[in-house]
Amino acid sequence: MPEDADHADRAGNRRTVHRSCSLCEASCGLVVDVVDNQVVSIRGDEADPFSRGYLCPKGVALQDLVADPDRLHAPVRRRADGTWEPIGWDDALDLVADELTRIRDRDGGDAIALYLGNPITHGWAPVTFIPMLIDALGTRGRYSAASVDQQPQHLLAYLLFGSPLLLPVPDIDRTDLLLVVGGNPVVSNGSIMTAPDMRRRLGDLRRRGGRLVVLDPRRTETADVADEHVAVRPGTDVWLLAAMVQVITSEGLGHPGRARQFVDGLDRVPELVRDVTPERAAVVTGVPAEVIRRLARDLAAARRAAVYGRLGVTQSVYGTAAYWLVHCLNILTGRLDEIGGVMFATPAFDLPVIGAATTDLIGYDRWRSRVRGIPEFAAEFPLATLADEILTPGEGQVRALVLYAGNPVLSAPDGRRMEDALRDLEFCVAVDHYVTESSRHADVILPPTTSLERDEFDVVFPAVSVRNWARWNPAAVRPGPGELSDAEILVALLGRVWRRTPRFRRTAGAREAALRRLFPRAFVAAALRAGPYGLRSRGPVRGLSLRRVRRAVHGLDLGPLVRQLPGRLMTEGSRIDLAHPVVLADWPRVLAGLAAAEQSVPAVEYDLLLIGRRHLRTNNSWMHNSARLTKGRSRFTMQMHPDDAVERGLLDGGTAVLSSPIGSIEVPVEVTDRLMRGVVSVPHGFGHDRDGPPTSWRRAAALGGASVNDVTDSARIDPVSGNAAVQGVPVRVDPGRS
Ligand SMILES: Nc1nc2c(c(=O)[nH]1)N[C@H]1C(S)=C(S)[C@@H](COP(=O)(O)OP(=O)(O)OC[C@H]3O[C@@H](n4cnc5c(=O)[nH]c(N)nc54)[C@H](O)[C@@H]3O)O[C@H]1N2
Ligand SMILES: Nc1nc2c(c(=O)[nH]1)N[C@H]1C(S)=C(S)[C@@H](COP(=O)(O)OP(=O)(O)OC[C@H]3O[C@@H](n4cnc5c(=O)[nH]c(N)nc54)[C@H](O)[C@@H]3O)O[C@H]1N2
Ligand code: SF4
Ligand SMILES: [Mo]
Repeated sequence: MPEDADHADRAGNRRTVHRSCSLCEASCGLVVDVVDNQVVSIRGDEADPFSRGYLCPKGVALQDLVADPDRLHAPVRRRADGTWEPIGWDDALDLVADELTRIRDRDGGDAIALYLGNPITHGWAPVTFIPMLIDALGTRGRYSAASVDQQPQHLLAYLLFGSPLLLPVPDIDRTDLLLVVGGNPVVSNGSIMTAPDMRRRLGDLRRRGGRLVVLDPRRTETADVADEHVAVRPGTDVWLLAAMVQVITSEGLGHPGRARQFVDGLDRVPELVRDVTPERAAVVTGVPAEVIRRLARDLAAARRAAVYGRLGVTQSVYGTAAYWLVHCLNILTGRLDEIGGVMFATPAFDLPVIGAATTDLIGYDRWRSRVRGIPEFAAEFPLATLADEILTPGEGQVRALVLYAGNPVLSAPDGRRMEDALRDLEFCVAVDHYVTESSRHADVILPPTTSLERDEFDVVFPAVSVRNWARWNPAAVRPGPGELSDAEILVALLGRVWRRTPRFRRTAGAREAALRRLFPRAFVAAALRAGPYGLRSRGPVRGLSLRRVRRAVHGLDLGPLVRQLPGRLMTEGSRIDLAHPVVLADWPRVLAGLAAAEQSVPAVEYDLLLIGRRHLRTNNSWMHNSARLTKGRSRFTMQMHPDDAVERGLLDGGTAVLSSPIGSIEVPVEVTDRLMRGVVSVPHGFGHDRDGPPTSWRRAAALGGASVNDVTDSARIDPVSGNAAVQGVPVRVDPGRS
């Protein structure tokens, strides 16, 4: 799409562009200085009403991405000997469309799978066009990073509120008590809680007399700025949270308030948790019973409070049950849809409504996966079973893959098997900036321009923000000649697939032309007019137009979150069924799991529990080629408690072998009392020099390290949502050979 210079202050070859950072959910406002079409500096935008000048080291590193000599600028095709040859865009796109439709016409649509990686949420184009591609290919083989991340949250949003995208976020700027369960927002910058400058916001919470409590097996950077850190054994949150609910219900501390008018099933909760006493939970969680009681009572008593759970809760085998308990705590104590509690954003581009109207995202367990019989959710299967679907012969076997902005060899559990699966494919196309550990197995790589080179409209994160905002992001630099954006690649591919699909053949040309004409501007403009600040608005902001959004070069502030229930609910009758049958059906497993955990003697072989870790200078698997982000001490270490290290004869700085039944990796040891005993922490997304054909990111490959997903197990999932349980993995650690 054409470069947009509307926001640029032009002075000769210099210009300054204001836009948001696309690397994480915080969406910080950037000031990008460009000279002769080169980014010369990136600063935080003090005038951005939301981020107020904050940015993290990754925002600055966006310039390393644009200028990276290791990035692909034109399509490449893999030769028989594994080396790459250039191929023109038209030939590459024709080849991809030919192969995908050939395999579909031979084996059926389900022979094609798509894996959609995390960065797709940072672009309007993949979010909009990929569902059309899936429809044109006629496949149910949709997989995404959501199922190694937050699927329990989407599933519960769908079951309780009626749309996978109706995700409540903590109103952190107005709360008095924030309970963070399994999240480290000071480092991750907040997730399913868009709120730039987390450290300042959490500081403000405490300065106004509020409290921050962190439940985490590791004393995290967020715990460092909290009033209290409670160490909880990995994978046991479900019983901890159930015991808190038990305290609230058995002591009569509940006060759902207004929620009584639209929540059904409140009376079913006490019997479910009746036997999960704080004493029983204490044995398995490692959190003393009196602490569990106090946390529950404080939560119930606080004037304003919010419980927030993230990866530590969702990446577990009880992800859905545990996250449901997060909702229970918020609902029972009257926090849902209340100021300072957990609230729904009111995005100008109304993603939950538009998503429901334009895709088949709505639904659960309408069909199951072929090999493991896992329920679909939102027309997706879990990434944890993609390798099974590729490697298991039979009707419906996946033979072709569209690898879109994802690196599953490093991000999916059991990455080695994932890699075997990629090798086994008949055809694979990757849309990525680099030859990665995953895309190196593709037949064709189509490289898009980077975010700074494209116009962008934020469609996803305003829907999960702690304040309402809208933003148009003009491209900061012009792409090189002939380079295509994600939008242009997808439209060109869609047109070709349509022309090779009987049901679309006649209209393919018109459809493609319409996409080119309407997206993004006309579409976004229409969505804004139809949205909550548009023509029907009764609030202070009315008739919001794209023009007005574009004029607000620092981002348009649309005010604090507002109450919206029950009107915002998309369930039948606009009611919440808290005792949802899907949750109830899983409940016996939760209780049986508790009984089993109480009985279990410590496992002798795999006697430690593995958790992950993020760092301010990492971005999943893919910003490791930036010099700015990788200088200094390596962030790839295994953190371990001093007593556990002594027991195994391990020294700080030494090497150890971390193993599970799936595999083993070498890890540098970092001895620290931040970890609770019996727990080790290793970040994911490293190990860029693994065996196999070379990748294009040379700096990343020189970093060393290993991929922790070579020891995680794809069989460990939350069976309800299908989410991978990559936290709390049983492992053992032995001294290294050197
Ligand atoms: N053990 C363990 N595993 C985990 C996690 C964990 O905590 N522990 N976390 C999980 C989570 S939360 C996530 S989200 C996943 C992430 O997993 P993935 O989404 O599979 O991987 P990323 O590392 O985000 O890789 C993104 C890829 O997209 C490319 N890319 C970047 N920007 C663009 C763009 O604009 N367009 C296109 N076409 N490509 C682009 C990058 O070059 C990179 O190759 O990993 C999961 N895996
Ligand atoms: N700097 C940086 N920021 C990022 C990313 C990145 O790679 N680097 N990735 C982005 C992505 S894709 C996502 S999804 C978000 C994730 O955002 P967060 O969820 O905030 O990310 P994590 O830092 O992985 O935090 C998870 C926390 O859960 C803890 N934990 C592990 N197991 C358990 C458990 O069983 N119980 C409890 N209570 N806690 C547990 C871990 O110790 C860790 O502190 O971050 C995003 N932001
Ligand atoms: S916190 Fe960092 S990576 Fe995230 S949006 Fe802000 S500058 Fe970008
Ligand atoms: Mo994620």
